[in-house]
Amino acid sequence: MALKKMESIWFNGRLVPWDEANIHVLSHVVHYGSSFFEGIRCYETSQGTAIFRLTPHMRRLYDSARIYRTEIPYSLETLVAAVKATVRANGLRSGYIRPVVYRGYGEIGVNPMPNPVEVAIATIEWGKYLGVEAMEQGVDVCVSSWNRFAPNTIPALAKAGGNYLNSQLVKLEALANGYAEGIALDTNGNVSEGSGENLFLVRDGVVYTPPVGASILNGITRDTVITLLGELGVTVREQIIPREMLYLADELFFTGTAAEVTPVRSVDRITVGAGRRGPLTGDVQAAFFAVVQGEREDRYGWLEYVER
Ligand code: PPE
Repeated sequence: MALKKMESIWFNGRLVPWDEANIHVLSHVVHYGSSFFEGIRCYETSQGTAIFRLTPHMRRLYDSARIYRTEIPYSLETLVAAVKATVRANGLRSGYIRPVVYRGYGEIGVNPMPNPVEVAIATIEWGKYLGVEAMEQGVDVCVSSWNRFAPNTIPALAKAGGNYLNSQLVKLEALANGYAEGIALDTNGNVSEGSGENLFLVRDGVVYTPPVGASILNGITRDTVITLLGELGVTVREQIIPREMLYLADELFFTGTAAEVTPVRSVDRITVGAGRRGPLTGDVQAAFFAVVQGEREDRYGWLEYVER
């Protein structure tokens, strides 16, 4: 998404002007990918701006850092408040929030420990991840020739900057071949996820999605959609999905903070269902947007309001 400058960025404990949130080129993160980040959306509701599942997102940021023995020098409560302060300072009504923790400037060399752990929180205007049309028409995707990283190589449950080299390969290949997105298999050859989205498949009214052991990011939108499908009375199976099930699906859709709920209309040029958003995908999308926009009861405390 093209960046439009906003007023402030929260940078190591205080709000600074957008153009002053800079780092040195010899920062550890630039050379070794040592960052952890989140992507969070906020939506305008009748009760003001609500940040969708802010606390679970921030908790995952601490989880990501912990896997890499990285201590964030602020409490969870401090960073939750800092996110709200940033949204407020930028007058953001709806948009995208990007908190990032990284190893800064200190020494060169793989060991991250000698370098400071720094934190920034920016807000970004971000429209529809795969295009406005995609939300109704669906997107054309391919199965990538690149796999997700194997277990015991790079931990998929950490949302670390370095992981996104793999995502970039998946995305670049997909775009080069005329697809909107790529689906990566895990190293066993089973379905994992998109470059920046989790994946759901519908067949005969049952919904399937790969388990956390299939090298996926444990998506918060994924969790949200599993809950919403439960409310719709639909069975969801978190299970290993062989590649060919993609070609037999009645419906397929991606989930993610940026992608929200995006239908997939073909895989490897094989049409999915009727070649447009399927009925269950439509229901899930409607339920999702009703929840995030505060148009229905917030049963689970998912909306964290920004007081102005
Ligand atoms: N898998 C991957 C690899 C991923 O990057 C995301 C989010 C998800 C699944 C969905 O997770 P969640 O947002 O918790 O439902 N990707 C973020 C970054 C996208 C980007 O292009 O940057 C996002 O959606 O914010």
